[in-house]
Amino acid sequence: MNVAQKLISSHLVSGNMKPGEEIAISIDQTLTQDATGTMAYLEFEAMGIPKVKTKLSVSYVDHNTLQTGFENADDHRFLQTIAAKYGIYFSKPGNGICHQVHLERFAKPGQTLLGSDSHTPNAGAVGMLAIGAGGLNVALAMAGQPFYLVMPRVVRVNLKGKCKAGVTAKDIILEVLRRLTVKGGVGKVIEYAGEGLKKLTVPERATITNMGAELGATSSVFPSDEQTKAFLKAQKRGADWTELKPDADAAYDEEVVIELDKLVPMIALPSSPDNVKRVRDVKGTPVRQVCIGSCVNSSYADLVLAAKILKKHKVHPDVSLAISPGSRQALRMITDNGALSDLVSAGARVLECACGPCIGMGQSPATGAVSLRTFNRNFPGRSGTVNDQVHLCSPLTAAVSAITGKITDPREVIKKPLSFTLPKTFAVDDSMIIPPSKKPDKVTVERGPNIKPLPVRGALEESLKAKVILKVGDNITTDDIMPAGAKVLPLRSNIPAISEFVFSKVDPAFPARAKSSGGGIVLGGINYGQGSSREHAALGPMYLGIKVVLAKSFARIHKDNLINFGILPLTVSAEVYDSIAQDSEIEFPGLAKDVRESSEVTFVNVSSGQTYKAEHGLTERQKEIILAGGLLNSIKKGK
Ligand code: MIC
Ligand code: SF4
Repeated sequence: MNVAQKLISSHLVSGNMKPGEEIAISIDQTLTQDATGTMAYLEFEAMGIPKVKTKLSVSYVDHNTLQTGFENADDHRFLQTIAAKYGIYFSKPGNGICHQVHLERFAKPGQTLLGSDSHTPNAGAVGMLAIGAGGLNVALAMAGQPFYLVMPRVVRVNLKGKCKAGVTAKDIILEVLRRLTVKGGVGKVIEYAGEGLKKLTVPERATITNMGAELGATSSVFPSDEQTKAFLKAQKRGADWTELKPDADAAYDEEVVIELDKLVPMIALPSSPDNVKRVRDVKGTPVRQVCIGSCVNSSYADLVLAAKILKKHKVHPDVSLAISPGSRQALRMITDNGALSDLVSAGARVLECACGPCIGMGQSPATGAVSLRTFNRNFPGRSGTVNDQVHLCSPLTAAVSAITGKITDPREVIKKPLSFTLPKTFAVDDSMIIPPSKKPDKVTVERGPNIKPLPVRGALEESLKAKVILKVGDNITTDDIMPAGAKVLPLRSNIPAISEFVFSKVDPAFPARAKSSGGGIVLGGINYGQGSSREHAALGPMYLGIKVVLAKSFARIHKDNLINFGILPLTVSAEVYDSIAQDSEIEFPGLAKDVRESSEVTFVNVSSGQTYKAEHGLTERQKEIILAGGLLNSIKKGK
C-alpha cells in the first residue's frame, strides 16, 4: 500500500477501498476556524452531545480578527465558551493561523484530521490524512460519526534531484498546479515521494500540501520520516512521531515526475492559482504591493529567509510590504533572533498573526496595482479590490521584488542557496491555547446578538417549477458565490444578513431576484464551487430559496455542502448546459420520486419544450439527506 491507502485502511469504517466508491473513515482530530466555526458549533450543539468524542478538537480564531464592531468579538466569546463547555481546545486570536499552529502543536503522523477549512491538508506534511470539509461534517465528526468521502485515486508525485538556489517548495507546488490545473486533483490524494523528499523540511512540505487544495484534491500527503521526526522533536513532541512509509511495491493510480534541478521560480498570474508562468517571463512588471504570510508561507523558515534578503536593503518607494506571521511561535522567534528588526528596518508593515490580506481583511491593493503575494489563492476580487492583479509566488521572489519594485527572478540576486537549518528547538509556548473546562456544567455559552439560529428548509419538493435565475461559466469559486472580506465576514453567524451578499460580485441583483422569484435554480459550468469550504455558499443560497444547482461538474467540498443543506446538485452535459439560458423556466415533474427511485432526474425546459435527464449520482445515504431537506433534518428524522 501507499501512504494514503495505509492511512485510509487504518481508519476505514465502511465501504471498499475502490476508487470512486463511497467509503467512511473515523476521524481522530478536528479543527475549526472562527469564520466557519460559529456555524459548526451551533450545529454540534443541536446534536445534543455533552462532549466531543474525538481524540482532539481545536477551535482557532484567525480569520475575523478585524474588530470594527461588536460582531467578531461576540463570535470570539461564543467560540471560547462553547469550546470550554464541550471539551475543545481554544486557540485565542493572536496565537496564529489554524493550519500553521495545528502543524506546529497538534498534527500527528498516522492520524486523521477533519477541518472546516479547505487548507486543512496542510497537516499532510507530517504524514497525516487531513481533509477539509463543511462545518456540519466537522460537527458530526466531533459527535463521533465517521466522515464519508469518495475513495480517492492516489497520484504519486516523484520528486527527483534537488532545488537550485532561488527555487523553493512554493515553486514545486506552482509547477504541480501548472501541470494539473485547479480541477486536476478532484477525487485524488496527491502523495509525494522520491529522493527529493530527503532534503525537504516539514515547513516546506506544508507549503506543498497546503496548496494541494488549489488542485481540488481530497488531500495531499508526505510520508513520515527523519525530517518529520526532527520537526516534531524540535516542537518538543518527539513522542508523537511514528514512521509511515509506502511499501516498497506500493502501487499508484497515476504518476507525475518533477525534476527539481530543472525547476525555476514560478508565479501564478491573475486570477487563478493555475495560471502559472516562469517568473522570468513576466520580470520587470511594476509591483505596488508585496504580502508575505498567510497559512501557506508564513513559517519561521519563510520569514527568516525573507528577512535575510531584505536585511540592509529598503523596500522600494512605490511598494507597500506587509508581513503576516503564521503563528505567535514564528513571530516570537523572529523577534528573538533579530529577523523582525531586519524586516522593520527594511520598511515592512507588520500585521498580526492572522489571515488578514489573504481574505480581504485589510490591505486591499490599489486600483490596477500588481500585488505579489506568497499566499495560495488569487481568485478575482478576493483581496477586496475589484479587478485586482494578485500574483502568487515564493517568499524569495516576493522579498527580492519588494526591493526592486518590479517582478524579479530571485536567482538574479541569490546565487547560492540561502543557508537555513531548522532550529533544534522551536519557542514552544501554548499559553494562548486554552484547554477545555474541568467543570463544563458551570460554563455558560455566551451568545451576542450577532448569533442567529441556523435556518433549515423543508423536505424535498415532490415536483418543482422554477426559473434559472443565474447562469455562470466554469471554475466558479465559493468566493464568487459567497464573498468574504472585512464587510461580509462579520456576518458569518447571521445567515439572513449574509445571504444579501450571495453572488454579489458576479451579479449584485441576485439576492433580490431570488427573493422576487421565490427562489430558483443556478446553472454552472465545470468545477462549480471550487475553493473555500464555507458552507455559507450553500446556506446563503438555500435561505434565498435555491433548490437545485445544475452544473457540468462540482468541486468536492461544495457538493457535500449543497447536499448537507438540501440543495440538489445535478450534473448536466455540455449540450444541456448550452441549451438552457438564464431565465429559462424548468420543470421537474417527479423530483422527489426520481431521486428516491432512480439514478436520474427528468426535467423539462418549459421555455423550449425540451426534456432532459440528469444523473444525480447520489448514494443511498445522500438520497436520504436530500429527501429530508438536508442533513440536520435527516438526523432529526433518524432519532
Ligand atoms: C479561504 O481560504 O477561502 C478560507 C476563508 O480560509 C475558507 C474558509 C472560509 O471561508 O471561512 C477555506 O479555505 O475553506
Ligand atoms: Fe486564512 Fe488565507 Fe489560509 Fe484561508 S487561505 S486559512 S483565509 S490564510
